[in-house]
Amino acid sequence: MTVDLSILFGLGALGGGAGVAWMAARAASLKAQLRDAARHAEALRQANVQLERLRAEQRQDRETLERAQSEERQKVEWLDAQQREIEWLRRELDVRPKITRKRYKILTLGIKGTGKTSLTLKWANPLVDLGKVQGTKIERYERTVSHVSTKEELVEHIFEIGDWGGEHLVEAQHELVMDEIHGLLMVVDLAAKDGRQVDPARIDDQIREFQPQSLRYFFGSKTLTACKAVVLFINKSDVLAGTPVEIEAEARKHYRPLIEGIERFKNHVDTRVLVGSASYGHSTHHLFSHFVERILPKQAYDGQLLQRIKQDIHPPAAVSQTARLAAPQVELHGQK
Ligand SMILES: Nc1nc2c(ncn2[C@@H]2O[C@H](COP(=O)(O)OP(=O)(O)OP(=O)(O)O)[C@@H](O)[C@H]2O)c(=O)[nH]1
Ligand SMILES: [Mg+2]
Repeated sequence: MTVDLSILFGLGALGGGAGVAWMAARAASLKAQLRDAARHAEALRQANVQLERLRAEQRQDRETLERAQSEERQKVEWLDAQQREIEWLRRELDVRPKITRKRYKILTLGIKGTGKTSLTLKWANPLVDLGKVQGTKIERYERTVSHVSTKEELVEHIFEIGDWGGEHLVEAQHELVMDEIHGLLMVVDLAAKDGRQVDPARIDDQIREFQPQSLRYFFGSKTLTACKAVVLFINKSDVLAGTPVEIEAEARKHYRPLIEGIERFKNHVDTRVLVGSASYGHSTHHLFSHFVERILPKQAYDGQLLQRIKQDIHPPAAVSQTARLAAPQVELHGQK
C-alpha cells in the first residue's frame, strides 16, 4: 500500500512537473507570437508611411508635369505668334522701299579750345547744354539731313561730323588728307578760354598753324576733289564791341593773312568766312544751311529741310538779339 502511495505521489509529481513545463513552453510560444505580431504591425505602419510618401510624390510629379505641359503650350503659342509676326514683317518689308544711307563727311580743324565742339554740338543738337562740353579727342556726330523716297527705295542723307580736339590736330589733318571729306570747318577764335578780350598772341599762333605752306598740304588734290565747302569760322565774336558790321570787319582784320591764304584756293573749292559766336548762336545757323547748300545734291532736298533752311536764312529776332549780349559764363572742364 505504501508502495502504491509513493507511486501515486511520484506519478502526481511527474504530472505536475510536466504541466508546469507545458505551461512555460506555451507562454514562451505566445510571447514569440506576440513579438511577431508587433513586428508585423510596425512593418505595416512603415509601409503605410511609405505609401503616403509615394502618393505625395506622385501628386507632385503630376503637378510638375501639368505645369510643364502648360508652359510648353504657352511656348508653342508664343512661337506661333512670333512666326505670324515675322511673316507679317516680311510682307511689310517686301512692299516697303529699301533704305539706303548716303553719308557726307564734315571735319573740324582748329587748335585747342577754339569752340569746335560748341559749334558742332549746337549744330548736331540745337538743344545741347554747352555747360557739359569737354576737351575732345574725336567725336563723331551724325545728323540726318533729309529723306528722299521713291517707290523702290528710301534714301537717307546723313551728315557725319568728325569733331577732332585741338590736341589732335595732326590726326585731323591726316584724316583730311587721306579720307574723302565733303566739308571742312576751320575754327579759329579771338580770345582764349574764359577770355573777355581779344588775345593777339593766340591769334598769331593760329595764323601760324594755318600758314600758306600748311594750307597747301591740307588742300592737296584729294581734298580738292571731294571737298565741296571750306568754312573759316572766326569764333568768340562776343568779345568784340560794336555793331555787327564793325565786329565782322574787326574780326576779319585780325585774321586777314589766314583769310587771304584760304581764298587762294577759291577757284578750286568753295570758301566762306563766317564771324560768330558758338556760345550765343551768332552765325551758327548759317553753318548748317551753308554746308547743306554746298554739299547736298539738289535732288536730295526734302520739304522739312527746305523749311529749316528758310528759317536759318531768316532766323527769329530773338537769336539776333542774343548775339549782342555779353559773353556767357559757361563752365567747361576736363581734358582728354
Ligand atoms: N566767349 C566765348 N567762349 C566760347 C565760345 N565758344 C566756345 N567758347 C569757350 O571756349 C572753350 C572751348 O570750347 P570747346 O567747344 O570745348 O572748344 P574745342 O575747340 O572743341 O576744344 P578742344 O576739343 O579742346 O579742341 C569753352 O570754355 C567754351 O565755353 C564763344 O563763342 N564765345
Ligand atoms: Mg572739342
